[in-house]
Amino acid sequence: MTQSLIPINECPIQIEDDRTGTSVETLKRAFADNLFYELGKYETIATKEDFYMALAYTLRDRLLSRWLKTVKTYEDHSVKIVYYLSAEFLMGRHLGNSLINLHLYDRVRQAVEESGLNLDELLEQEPDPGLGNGGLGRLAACFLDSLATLEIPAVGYGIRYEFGIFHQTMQDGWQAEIPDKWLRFGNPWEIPRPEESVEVKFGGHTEIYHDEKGRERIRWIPAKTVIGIPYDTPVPGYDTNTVNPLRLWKAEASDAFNFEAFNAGNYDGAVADKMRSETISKVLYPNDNTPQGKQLRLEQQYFFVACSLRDIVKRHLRHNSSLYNLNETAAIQLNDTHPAIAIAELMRVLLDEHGIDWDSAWRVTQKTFAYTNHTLLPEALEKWSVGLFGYLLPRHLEVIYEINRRFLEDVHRWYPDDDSLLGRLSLIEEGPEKFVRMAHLACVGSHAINGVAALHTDLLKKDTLRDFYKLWPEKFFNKTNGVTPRRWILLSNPTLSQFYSSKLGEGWLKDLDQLRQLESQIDDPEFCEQWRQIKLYNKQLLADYIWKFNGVEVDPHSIFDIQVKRIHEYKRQHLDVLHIITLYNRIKQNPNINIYPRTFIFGGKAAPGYFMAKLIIKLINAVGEVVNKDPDVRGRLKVVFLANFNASLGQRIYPAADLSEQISTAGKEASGTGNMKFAMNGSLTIGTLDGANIEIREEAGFENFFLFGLTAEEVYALKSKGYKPLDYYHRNPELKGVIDRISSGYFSHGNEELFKPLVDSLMYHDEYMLFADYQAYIDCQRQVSMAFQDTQKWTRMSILNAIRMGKFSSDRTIREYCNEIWNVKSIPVEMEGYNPEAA
Ligand code: Z16
Repeated sequence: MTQSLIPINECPIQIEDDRTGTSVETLKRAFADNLFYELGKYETIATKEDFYMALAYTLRDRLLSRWLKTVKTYEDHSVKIVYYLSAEFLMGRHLGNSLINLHLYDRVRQAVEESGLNLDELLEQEPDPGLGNGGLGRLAACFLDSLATLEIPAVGYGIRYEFGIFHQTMQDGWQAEIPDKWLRFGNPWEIPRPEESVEVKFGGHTEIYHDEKGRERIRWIPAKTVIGIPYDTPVPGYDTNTVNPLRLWKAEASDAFNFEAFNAGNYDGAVADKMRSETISKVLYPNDNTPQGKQLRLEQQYFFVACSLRDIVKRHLRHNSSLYNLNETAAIQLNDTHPAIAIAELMRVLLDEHGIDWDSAWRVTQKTFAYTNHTLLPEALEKWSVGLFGYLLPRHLEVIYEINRRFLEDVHRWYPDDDSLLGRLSLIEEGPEKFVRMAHLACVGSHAINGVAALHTDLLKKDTLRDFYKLWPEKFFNKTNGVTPRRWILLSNPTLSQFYSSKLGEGWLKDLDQLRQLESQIDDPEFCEQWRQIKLYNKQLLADYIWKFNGVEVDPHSIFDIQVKRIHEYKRQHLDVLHIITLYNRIKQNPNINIYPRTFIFGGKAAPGYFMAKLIIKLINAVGEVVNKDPDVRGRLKVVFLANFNASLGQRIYPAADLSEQISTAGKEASGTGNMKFAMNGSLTIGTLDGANIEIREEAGFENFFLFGLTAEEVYALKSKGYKPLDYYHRNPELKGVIDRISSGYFSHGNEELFKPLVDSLMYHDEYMLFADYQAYIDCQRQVSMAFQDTQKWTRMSILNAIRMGKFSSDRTIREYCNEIWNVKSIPVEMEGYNPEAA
């Protein structure tokens, strides 16, 4: 008989355990206990951060029981696991989300209040974990939520950046960047697992040798070793016991390497090398949709890929005697090309470390990997100089050349007469400098390739990846993006959520299509009035925030017209500005003109090296400064730039929007996901036929969407016949008036130079065709203003948008990936006793 640590059966009474119990009394006791034992504080000396931390530990305790049971369940079943490899995970705050997913929100609120504290205040203490730039990183986070909710065995793999996306502040209307020290007070959500550390090698050379069977083999003699230490963060599903790990790797110097340097007396060298190793996971590259091509970035990519594959292979070999069937236990998804080096790394492991023959290794590799493309912008497709690649990863470069040789041989056999095809398909871009094309590597090494919205996938097939589509049409899939309704409706918009649940129960949170049942109530004036009240209340909350942080007074009855997303020319924040100045000019010409009040709200970060994006931010602020205080405007127009747009700020903004600006040049935005978050919260969209806008319009109904602008095909046709933006300027007096107003220095204290680069780029290039779409946009905005004044019509449109967005739950997206790409099934985690609903 084994003696159990706690002789629980001898206890005369059953008490609720402080680490798992969920009654208000237990939660209060656990909260106080964590404050004392984890933080070393008692109530009267504790800060708000301490209270937040104590509460975080209280939630983490309740996640751990489920987490360990999940691990055990997966071990017992030796199930197929989804591995989501992503250089970015933009998780957003954990505390509110775990309260939601564990169904503990109300009871913890009560426990906190009875402890004399305010839950909202504690929630605000958590630093927003911003280990991503924008859409791609946030998509990865929504996917993890849906995977756990659907009870799919899954692990997210990435990098534990010490500094996430920079903190944005405004200085004189310009963006200034501050380092994001998100780990300063420690991170209660992660558990380091140093015992599962792995070694990663870099540099050196390769050599041929003969193995014990006399076969010719290749080995890599690396120049240096770095250690990867895993840090696990629990990812709970909504209303399930499933808790999957997000495993992020931190880079540390290898002790062995340092010993040698120390022993040789080279202390400075040892320290310098330690620093260099640890630099690998220091900082997230702040570029969205424009890669930088820096050596450190390639080191980051290989670092986390090598660590993750080592982990995956180790887990597989616990239940299997070889790697020939890896694809039966692992589905590895490549989130863009950032982790595409995994294809060469798995080949290297199979060939060099496990002695598997090329054909078998290649078969397993292709069956294991799948690749998601997120962009059509040619400049955003990653390529690495062959020189750099060979210096850092000499063996991988050899493997890639061999993959390419065999691939091009096949292509030549299939299409013997098409010589230019070989050059277009090659994994290597030829020229004065050679480059490895990462998207090509991802395509040949995967069994599935997907775009992230219907139009995007079509354009991949027709354009960006058309030669691959011609070879392997069966490899191509569309997987339209989605977002999790738990964070983006329930957590962000509690008032609307209560309204829904009072009508429908809570089933809509796992089956968003259920919201369509509310269509039967659309003619009920009481229902519509409540809808308006909820929106007004959310707008008032945002107005309070704007007053607090920007010192600008905005009217919650005005149209809240919002564009929040990364600043990029293709997203055309400056087209929005052209509209603002158009209205302003109309007012200046006739101050008594009838203009419905609007509040223009912007938010978004610019990549620090992206000059034009930073100038657009400055322009928004400069226009705001003039417009907001011009007495002629009489408060009818307000322009606000909210600093440091991130997941937490998004949670405040989406519920308060009337109008969602989705105005990218058609054919440029792969999907967009902010568009979905706005619509789900009852905003109407003004948008182009781009990305997922097209599908949002189809779901909402054409009559409930403000469409304008050229189609992707028209953009293409106009470009081909020769686009001359200057013609639009000369032919459209209102457009001319707007541009001239900027050029005159009116928004820059008379400085005519300040915005010249922006104006010139529009007048003489206008890559993203703002001038071509200008008039259509202005006309469409007039329709918006008219529609808003018909309150009943607007309310109806708003309701239909929100309740018809079921398709854009990431649960739907993940189900499609599971069935069509990963071939994985749910494995429910059974637990006794810890059902919080029953407690
Ligand atoms: C990114 O966020 C996206 C694409 C890309 O190549 C790189 C980054 Cl960091 C975005 C797309 O721009 C956006 O349209 C899409 O919705 C999102 O990825 C998720 O798929």
